[in-house]
Amino acid sequence: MNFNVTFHLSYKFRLLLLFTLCLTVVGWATSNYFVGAIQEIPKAKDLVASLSKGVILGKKGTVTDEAFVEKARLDNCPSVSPHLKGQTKLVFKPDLTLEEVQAKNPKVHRGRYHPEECRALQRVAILIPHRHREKHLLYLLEHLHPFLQRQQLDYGIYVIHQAGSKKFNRAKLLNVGYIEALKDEIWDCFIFHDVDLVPENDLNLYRCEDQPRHLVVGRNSTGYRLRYSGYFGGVTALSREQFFKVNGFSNNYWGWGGEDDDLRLRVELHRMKITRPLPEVGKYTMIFHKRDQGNEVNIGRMNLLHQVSRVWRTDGLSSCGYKLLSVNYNPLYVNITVDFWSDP
Ligand code: UD2
Ligand code: MN
Repeated sequence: MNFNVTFHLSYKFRLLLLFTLCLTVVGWATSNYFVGAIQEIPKAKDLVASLSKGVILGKKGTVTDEAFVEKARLDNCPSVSPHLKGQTKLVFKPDLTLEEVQAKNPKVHRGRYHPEECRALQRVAILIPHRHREKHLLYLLEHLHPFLQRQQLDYGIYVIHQAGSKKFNRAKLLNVGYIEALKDEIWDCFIFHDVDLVPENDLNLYRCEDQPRHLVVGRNSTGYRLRYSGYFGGVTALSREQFFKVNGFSNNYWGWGGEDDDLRLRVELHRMKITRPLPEVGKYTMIFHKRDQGNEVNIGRMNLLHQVSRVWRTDGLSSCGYKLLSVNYNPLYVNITVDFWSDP
């Protein structure tokens, strides 16, 4: 009997000991993981903070924000907007001004718009990397605003401008756009958009699906044909989760080329499959340009492409350091200016 009680007690005691031990190990492991992660990737910390800020704003909105309550009261927009026109002929007026484009878009404020007649199915952020392409930006804004409004989207346009004249980094600018735009809103979908590509057909829907999408099947300068299979440049659509999962773009492509293939490899490594619209729908006009100064071909791009599977975890959103110079809320777009060349 005595022996039994002792055994019973010691059995319970041992169980308790084991349980405490497990708790200690789990606690130690997770605290180490988070401390390590935050020290290594300060921008990821910012990102998480901004996401939670967005969540809090969203919660607040349900009680206090009239626009939010108004939107919530509306029915969902239909899956195909009744305002779509299909293929249209694009005209680029040489003397177009920003004031004219503003006057034509009175319902766009601080780069944002949402339909009044229904609740948009997705909140979509358009991210445009930019330097010294003011005319292209003007034409894109002129066409994109009415195009997105016809699609009944709740959208915002962000132009991410690289300061200075040193090597251009398209991919890193787009990472910055993702991180900064999430401080405004929990966007569902991100469209990564060259400044010089104007969509010709509004059946090409700027929204995200369960797989990443490549929206440029062809453009005028390539006879509207896909450049090569696996081509993922120009305009792409990834949901907030899809882009986060692949750790965004690499930050290491300075100058022209490779960064779009790198993103494709990241997507494929995560067993996602790129989808495209039909060729007659995924048509774009690329406004003619020469290679820019500061965006010379990156001769190291093939080497970088060989390393993707090894480095994607540590090179991307989680390691995107930059100095934020300004964020300006213009009527037709949010302008984010960053410096990559001085310490963040
Ligand atoms: C192709 C891809 C593009 C990208 C690039 C290689 C298409 C249609 N586009 O574009 O997505 O993969 O190759 O890096 O295939 N930019 C500026 N200022 C500069 C330089 C670049 O604003 O000084 C921006 C701008 O948004 C431009 C984009 O970067 O559209 C891509 O640069 P590009 O137009 O010179 O390269 P392109 O047309 O060969
Ligand atoms: Mn171009």
